[in-house]
Amino acid sequence: MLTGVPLILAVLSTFSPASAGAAVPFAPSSEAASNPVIVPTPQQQQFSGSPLSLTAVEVVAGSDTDPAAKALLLQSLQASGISNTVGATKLFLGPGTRSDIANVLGSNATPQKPEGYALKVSASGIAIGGFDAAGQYYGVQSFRQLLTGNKVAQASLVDWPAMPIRGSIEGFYGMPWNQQERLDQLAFYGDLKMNTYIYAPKDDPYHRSKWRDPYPVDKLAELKALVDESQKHHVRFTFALSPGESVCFSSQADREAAIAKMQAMYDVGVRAFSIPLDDISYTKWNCSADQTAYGTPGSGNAGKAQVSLLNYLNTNFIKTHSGTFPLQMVPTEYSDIKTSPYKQQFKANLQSDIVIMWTGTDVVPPSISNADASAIAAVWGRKVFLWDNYPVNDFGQTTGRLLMGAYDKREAGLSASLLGVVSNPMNQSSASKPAIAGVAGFSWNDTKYDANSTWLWSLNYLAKGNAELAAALQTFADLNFAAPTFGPNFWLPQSPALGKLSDAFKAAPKTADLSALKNYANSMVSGSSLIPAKLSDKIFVQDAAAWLTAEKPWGVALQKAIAAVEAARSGQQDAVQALVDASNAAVDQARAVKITDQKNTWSASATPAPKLGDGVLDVLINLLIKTASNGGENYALNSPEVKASGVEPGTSFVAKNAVDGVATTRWASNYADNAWIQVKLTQPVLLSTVNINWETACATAYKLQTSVDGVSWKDIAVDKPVCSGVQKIVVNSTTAVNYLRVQGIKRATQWGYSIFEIEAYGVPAAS
Ligand code: LTM
Repeated sequence: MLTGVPLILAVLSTFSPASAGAAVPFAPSSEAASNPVIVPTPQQQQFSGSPLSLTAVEVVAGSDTDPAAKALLLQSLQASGISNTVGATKLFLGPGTRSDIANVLGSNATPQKPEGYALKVSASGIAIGGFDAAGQYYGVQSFRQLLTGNKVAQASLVDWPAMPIRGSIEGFYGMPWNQQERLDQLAFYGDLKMNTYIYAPKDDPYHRSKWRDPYPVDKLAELKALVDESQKHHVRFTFALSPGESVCFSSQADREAAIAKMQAMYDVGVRAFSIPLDDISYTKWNCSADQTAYGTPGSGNAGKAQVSLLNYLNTNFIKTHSGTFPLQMVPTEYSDIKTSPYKQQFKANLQSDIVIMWTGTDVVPPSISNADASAIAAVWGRKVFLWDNYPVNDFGQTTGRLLMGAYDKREAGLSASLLGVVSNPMNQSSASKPAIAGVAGFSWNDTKYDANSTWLWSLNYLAKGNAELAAALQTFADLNFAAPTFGPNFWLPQSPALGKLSDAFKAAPKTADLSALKNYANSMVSGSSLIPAKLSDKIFVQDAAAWLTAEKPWGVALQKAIAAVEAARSGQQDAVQALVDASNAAVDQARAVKITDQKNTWSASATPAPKLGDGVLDVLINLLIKTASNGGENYALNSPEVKASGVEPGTSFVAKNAVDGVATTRWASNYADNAWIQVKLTQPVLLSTVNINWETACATAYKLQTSVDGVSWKDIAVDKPVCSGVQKIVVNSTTAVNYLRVQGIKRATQWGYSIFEIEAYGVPAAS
């Protein structure tokens, strides 16, 4: 039964973290469009008219209808309160070539592309036509996204994937996912039209260290259950065998051992295989026979040996087994675009249908461009398949982090030179969903992919459409946005929404409107309870437990620091100290939280603290507290001109670190007793106090100097120099000061002087 009813469908806001600052953080836009958001973005989509209210349909399927697509459709209809009743409005599902389906689709015919589909919902008919079985299934997935309760948006979609391989590779070190987590992921991949899950957990011994040994019966049964579940979601379970640590490439026995292992997997239904040879050494052989067969170990001969094994497995297993997909492999040189003797061997001799993976211009690249991908395709002599090391958190720089930022900085157009993308996720499976959703969106339609709206969609997906939960998740994910590289830098910034609010405060500490910051802090406090209590994805709740526990005291610390500024602004100086103390106590409480189920085996600590908004939240709380305590603005912060006698040789501890507002960065001087640092204030000030935060390399004697012109100086003696802590120096100048200088007299150590931060407080003076 089908009737046209007017309805504004709830849709995702296009609100971006960068535009935070509204009264309610992440509030949906008031100009919400009326069309549902389909993720991944379809290649072609048109909406028309009002949604249809359905109480019943008659699903018209046939023997040519994909069983998984039909099962999903029936289940979705039932969940939406729509019955499958003979005689009701027909909903056709099957191949796009079927005449009843083609009739309804009309001019928006099913595309002649693998995994493609066309879908039409209109008052005159509903049909889903697939180019193939996967296409039908993906058509049903899009139909589900048109549904809100029993209302379905009228739409016409013609859609296909830009890249043939899309999904994830469980390829990280540390605690592998468990069975429940993997089953949950497979359903998620189906929802996002991803067709690949590569099973390659580094810490499964039967995958890597004990690759020759057969799986114990119970483990094999678990893998079979995953293979069976994959088929229900049109996901290709890809079994990866990683023999490189111990294989003798030329050994017939080892080749047969690899085939036996692949055969056992084939027997439980696996049809896709990968041979990762990453993170092994090629400066040694594992057997002397390889020296004889391939010569001295090294780049070129390693290439020869690997190619020989891969070609053998391709010829003697993949090509002799029906229904298999092209063999995939991960080279030992996977993270650059330079040619080499190793890669030349592959280019010249690897069978052309073997798929090579690549991680970009680095193991964790800050971006991936079309030029990079074209260059690597030329080097290997074929299009490559991207193993994207995001949001994986198994390396040292990710210690204490969940990586929940938007999948970004992959250039539109990469589908022209990549075969596909798989995400290497975190040990925490559900917390990886926002990033994986981004990979799904990008690999399906890279040219129309929007990182931010897909990120928001993914959080709403996790929240199952509950707006309050989605908002709490957005705050939480903003606090966990940073993505480290293997070096010191982030390739995704930490907490962009909070950063924006913090910048607004820094720009006008005395007058900035604090309401958006308060909302953010409140959202932290309420979200830390709401998410565990209400989120149905309990795997996420478990994944994020330590971070959620820490979110509350961090939120309280922010609330109290804001309140302290408000108290200072309204002249309630008595209340300030109590609020500052409460904020500091909450920070201590937050910092005491530990991750007790640490899964990152490369972390230096067994129980690291969960990092939340680090470098943004902590800095902001400090700034709020200082502003409140000093009754005003720090006029040295981000000084326009900082000079020093020198910098510690061989370091980058430059002078401006002492005025960057970050308590962990520092200036370290040249090794001289008379070393100095000079700071121009952001405006002329009647100085009341100066705070100097010293590191252990301090002074046993020094003086503070002030100046109007930076040429002639007035000395302020410092009686008892402080080490490892903040020295508060009362200045109470009666005339305007433009410059400050810390002039060393005698060093406490053989090093130079080391200062974390210099702060200047007072009231503005006329220049
Ligand atoms: O990236 C590849 C090809 N191999 C390993 C991964 O197993 C690991 O998860 C990532 C991130 O640490 N780095 C690697 O080198």
